[in-house]
Amino acid sequence: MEKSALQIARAAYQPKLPKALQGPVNVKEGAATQSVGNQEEIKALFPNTYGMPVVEFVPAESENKDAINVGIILSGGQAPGGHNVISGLYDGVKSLNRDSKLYGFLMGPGGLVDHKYVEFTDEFIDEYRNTGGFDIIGSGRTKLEKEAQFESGIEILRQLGIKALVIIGGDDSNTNACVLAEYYAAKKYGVQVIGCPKTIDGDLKNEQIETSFGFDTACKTYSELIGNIQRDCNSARKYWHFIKVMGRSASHIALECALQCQPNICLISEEVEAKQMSLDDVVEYIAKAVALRAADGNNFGTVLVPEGLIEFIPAIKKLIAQLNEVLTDPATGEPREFKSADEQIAFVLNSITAENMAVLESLPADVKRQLCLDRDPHGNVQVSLIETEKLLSAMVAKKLDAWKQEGKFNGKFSAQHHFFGYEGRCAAPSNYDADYCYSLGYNASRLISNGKTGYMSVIRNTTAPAAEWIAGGVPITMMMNIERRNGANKPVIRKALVELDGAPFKYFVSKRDDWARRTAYVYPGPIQYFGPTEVCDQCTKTLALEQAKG
Ligand code: FBP
Repeated sequence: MEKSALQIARAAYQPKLPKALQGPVNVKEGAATQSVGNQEEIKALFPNTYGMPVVEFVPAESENKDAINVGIILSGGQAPGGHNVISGLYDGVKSLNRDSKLYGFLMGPGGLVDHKYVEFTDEFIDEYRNTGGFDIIGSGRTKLEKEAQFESGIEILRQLGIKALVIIGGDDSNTNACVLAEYYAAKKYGVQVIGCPKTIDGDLKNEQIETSFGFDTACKTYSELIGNIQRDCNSARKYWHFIKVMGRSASHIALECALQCQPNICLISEEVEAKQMSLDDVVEYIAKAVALRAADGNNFGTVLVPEGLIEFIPAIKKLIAQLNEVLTDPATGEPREFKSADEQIAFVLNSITAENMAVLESLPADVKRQLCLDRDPHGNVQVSLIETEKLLSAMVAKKLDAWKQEGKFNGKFSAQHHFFGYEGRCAAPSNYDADYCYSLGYNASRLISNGKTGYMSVIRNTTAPAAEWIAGGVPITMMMNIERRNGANKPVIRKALVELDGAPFKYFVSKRDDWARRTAYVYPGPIQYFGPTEVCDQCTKTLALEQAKG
């Protein structure tokens, strides 16, 4: 593989580990745990993996050094640092015993089911240390949830002598990891399953998990781009830039980018829902800010739009909930099959209430089509395909035209559109993500050598220097509750949305009126890998505000 100068320099970077993982470890167990909701149902569904304690690793004199074969899977969307989780796990199992082996299943969970794998070697791993992407083994969105898949998986695991499987994924993939851990435990197959918190969306976090890996690098990458646009915007002074950012349902990415860049407007889906805003209310909110700036002679600005916004507008949320119900076959709980897109749309139109039909009809044709048709394998609306930024700017333009007729607006409004998502998912991991991911992987090796299953690898206290980070594991059942998914009640990890009483949002609210009117842009610039710590080693503003004491 040919390499850039930065890649060569980065390959030599040795990620930092918490002090507790720098030598042999002992397990310190906490009290028994409960799920975050629906305790009785979750306990009944996970009799073998429910209630286990949170564990923390502490330094020890010696530890079990038996060789162990481990498998690893990358699941779902790419997130910076995935390669470091793998190299951390590789170094972890090899540090226990040079005869340990690490296998990677190819192209996501499907690789386990279809028996497609590679064995990692020193040379192979060295090519990928501290690099972005998931290309080392590829990723996929196959849902691992059926007995036949678990049984097919155990065949190859036995063949390779694999005693533990690490699944790197978001909330859905870790939910499936938990189901698999329970299944293998119930069957006494002797295979442990460990999850690892990944997603740029930042929505896999809770009391125990400070952040999902990749959020830091992805947000810094988008913030660099947004900062560049803001500088262009403030130079030409003729456009309003509507910038949609990824994040699926949650607005964590939009909020973090706003904290970093201070745009004129940042919409937060969770607030739109809490305030029961209609699409027209959102448009009016933006149009008013445009008019205010125009009154000061500033016919330019920036608007950040979280990609899940449309799902949070209460009327549209209700519509999507019904679409999800009608598109699920009640007999199987699986998506209904249709011969063509037209047949699916016709079926939908005949099946929804008049109220939802009116909402659907009020939307532009392409959005309407997206909502009726596409779902990912986990049943999520594919919000990244809906061009909300264009929808909003067109509606704002229309409103401003009407205000012009009424003499309420006499500025200019011209829009540019951007969507940042794929640009940030495979960026070279920041120092934070490089260290965090390597530690998560290394830590997983110790969860395995200590016989744990149904746990997620967890590293905490990450706003402190890496040596002080706390390493351990949290039972995945602890994060679960029952939610309605695809027309059925399912045990799932509770997704973390932006908390409106949380410190990051409150800070944003204290500043946003000022940022809306004034040109208060900040230009964060590119991620720095080498240089002073205050430039290279800062965590996200979200995490810093969340963890700030007092
Ligand atoms: P994960 O939740 O799997 O980490 O994926 C995150 C994400 O990047 C979302 O922000 C986005 O909506 C989605 O993936 C896009 O999916 P795809 O890669 O299939 O286009």
